[in-house]
Amino acid sequence: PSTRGAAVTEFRIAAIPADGIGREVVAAGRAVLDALQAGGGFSIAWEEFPWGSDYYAEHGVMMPEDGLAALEGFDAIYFGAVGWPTVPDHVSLWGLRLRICQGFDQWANVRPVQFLPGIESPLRKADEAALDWVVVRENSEGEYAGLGGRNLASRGRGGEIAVQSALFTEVGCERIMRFAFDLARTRTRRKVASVTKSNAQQYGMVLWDDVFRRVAADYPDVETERVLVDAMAAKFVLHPEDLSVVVASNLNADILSDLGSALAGSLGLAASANLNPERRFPSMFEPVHGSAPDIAGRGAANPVGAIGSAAMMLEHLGRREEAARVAAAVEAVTARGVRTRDVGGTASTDEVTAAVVAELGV
Ligand code: GGG
Repeated sequence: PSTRGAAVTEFRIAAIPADGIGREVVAAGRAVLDALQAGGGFSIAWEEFPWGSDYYAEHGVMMPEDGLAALEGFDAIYFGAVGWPTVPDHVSLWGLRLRICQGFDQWANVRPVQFLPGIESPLRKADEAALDWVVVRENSEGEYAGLGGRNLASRGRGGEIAVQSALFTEVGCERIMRFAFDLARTRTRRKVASVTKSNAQQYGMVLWDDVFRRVAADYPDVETERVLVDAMAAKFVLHPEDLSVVVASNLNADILSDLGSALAGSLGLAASANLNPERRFPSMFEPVHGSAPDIAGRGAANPVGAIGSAAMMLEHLGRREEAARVAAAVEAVTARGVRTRDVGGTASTDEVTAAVVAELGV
């Protein structure tokens, strides 16, 4: 970023809408940020990259070979969603989203579970307003290490075997846990719950537990608990008021954060940040949801997760006041009942976006 005086005012942001509703919701988030920047105080120079499944159809890859180099100079990446029926899911995911996350060492994936006013939650608790927790997903290794293989020699003869290994390193575990504890210290409830399946997965996840105990000793002011992933899924439903920061491996956190956002009302609400906390590489901001081919192109996508991700990006870029304004505008809009179909409304993606822009009053 370039600076004028102390505050950074000019940002270069790479937009990668990619597939399906990713395109609609990235357009929505950009409209909100463009309205904000028109109000003064900061400016964004956008560059859009047409990568994804259409690009694959033409080039045989989801992004070019030198794609990471092209992104490296940006202050942040604003991403939509990846996945389309014409490309096998593992090819599209590894070819784009994971290539960026892992290539830029975005090892901390922060996924807040936020309960918004005016949006009905299946939890229906009297104290629903107090619910607010965040899933911290280890984003660089674990079950997403990409280690394994299939026995090609036996393919098609009914006896094929496949191996998929999870990789846990002490360095990888420790950094995500310290991140979770530091985050807990910024919250009203200073608590970290660590999630594993270390009774069954007796190597990597026992290492995870050992590191958790050691790191926890450095944070005596933070409450801790260790919970098996199956029990944590039940706890999300039965005792969500007991949650604050939940730290889990790549796969477990992915599943739990989907559950959390469904409990908050819809997957379409969930925002996220893939952070390279050292800031050696750009971080990437995206809604948690996928490309939703079933509703793509109909103007039915919920833009709230993408707009929330734009707010997280502003915060990361040091524009805290503007980030808070975006979050407040979204809350005002949902409270007024301007909602897409997934959360019981009738509004289109554009109508929700326009309402958020109007609420910003710029
Ligand atoms: N915006 C998130 C996204 O595109 N997700 C697609 C997906 O399949 N994600 C699975 C994963 O990253 O674990």
